[in-house]
Amino acid sequence: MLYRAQFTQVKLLVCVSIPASKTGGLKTYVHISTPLSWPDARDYCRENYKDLALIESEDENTNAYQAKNSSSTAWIGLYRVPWTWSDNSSSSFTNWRGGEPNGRNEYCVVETPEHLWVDVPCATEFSFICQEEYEYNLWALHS
Ligand SMILES: [Ca+2]
Repeated sequence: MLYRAQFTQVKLLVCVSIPASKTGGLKTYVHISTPLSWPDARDYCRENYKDLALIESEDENTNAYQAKNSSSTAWIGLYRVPWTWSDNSSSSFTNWRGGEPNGRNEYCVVETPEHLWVDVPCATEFSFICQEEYEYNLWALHS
């Protein structure tokens, strides 16, 4: 008998999403001008974006600062002692104003109009900077 192999063209589409934080990509920030406490601001960011702003480098710090208007004081995702980001990550990058952090009951951090970090009481209401969900999408097509 004669067998004739028939090859059917097979296409494989692969989509891989990797959080920017795992690939070294820069995060995208959004300033929300409505004043909220730090916990409420974090919840708002988690519901509508990804989280409060995590800032892990000078470039990201510049982007976060530029996301808000220069006169605003805005929450970022840093809180507590030891200082931790709202997603429980830690990072060596800091941008404290001279003399900060200094507060006994100041466990949450704002970015000031002077582009510096200051710890203040978490219940104070400030505008805030959210971090957008940002991913690399890698597509591969095999045929
Ligand atoms: Ca302080």
